[in-house]
Amino acid sequence: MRVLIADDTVLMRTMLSEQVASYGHDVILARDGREALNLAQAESFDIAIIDWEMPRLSGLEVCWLLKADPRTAYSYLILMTSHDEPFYEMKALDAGADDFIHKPVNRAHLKARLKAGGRITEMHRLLVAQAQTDPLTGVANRRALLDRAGEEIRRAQRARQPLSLLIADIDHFKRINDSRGHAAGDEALQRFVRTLDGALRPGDLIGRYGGEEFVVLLPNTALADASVVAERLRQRVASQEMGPDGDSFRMTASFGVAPVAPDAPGGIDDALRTADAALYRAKAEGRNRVVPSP
Ligand code: GH3
Ligand code: MG
Ligand code: MG
Ligand code: MG
Repeated sequence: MRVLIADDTVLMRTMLSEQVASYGHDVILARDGREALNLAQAESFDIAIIDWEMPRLSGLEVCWLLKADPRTAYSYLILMTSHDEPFYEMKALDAGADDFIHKPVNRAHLKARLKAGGRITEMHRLLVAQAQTDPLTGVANRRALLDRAGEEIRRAQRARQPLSLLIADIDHFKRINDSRGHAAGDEALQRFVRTLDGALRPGDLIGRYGGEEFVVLLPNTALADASVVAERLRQRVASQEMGPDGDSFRMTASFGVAPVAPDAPGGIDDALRTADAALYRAKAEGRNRVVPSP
């Protein structure tokens, strides 16, 4: 795990970081509350161990602020103090701390609390991953795709780079289900995705947009280059055996390609509509082809 440790004394920082690192975790250190907040918002971490009494911002305030920020609302926070009346524990939990540990820190206690926090963090990570992934093909689901598209648009704007997308729709996919059964259809979908994935660059993002429709986001790619990518994907798909072993068959797909305007009022939706219209033309003109938006 990545563990953020915030304390204003060198001694505590050294002691805690040595212990935490000895369990194989990565440590991020902050010297006061403000630094803890900045680091927590800038870097990803799994668990934070936060001292209560610190200059600039108290640990309690750091807890409040992190829990109020959607980006860090579910991070696991352990607040630490030498006060040992129940009142403080209550205040800590009320501020959004997930756990509480007394100073001086007992090594066995800290170890147990890191383990407990690790279980929650791991479960949260799994749930987030599941909520973003299409279970059949393992690519981003529609929601994750649209979220990522928003990020890519902002990135393209900042870097003044082009961004394009394509929609790939398998041709006559219903026939595959009808003639070979739904399980063979599922397997063909998985092979289709592997074929696309194998032909893309690491920064490109595939998402399942609908049943047998996939969207690929192509960062730093203008429309003409995106059409070249789509044509490469089309050829790969058409030349690939898609069926399970012993029952092989070919299938084709049609592609609509569109640029994503960084300042489009409708965000990604405008580009999806444009690509969908191009895809419709690809289908109407005979399928197994790439049509860029005009
Ligand atoms: P077209 O060339 O016009 O795109 O024809 P098509 O048959 O591919 O398109 P249509 O929209 O008529 O049918 C899509 C089919 O995809 C119907 C649906 O049952 C199937 N499908 C959608 N999701 C899944 C899935 O997860 N698994 C399987 N096996 N089939 C699916
Ligand atoms: Mg302190
Ligand atoms: Mg189809
Ligand atoms: Mg379709």
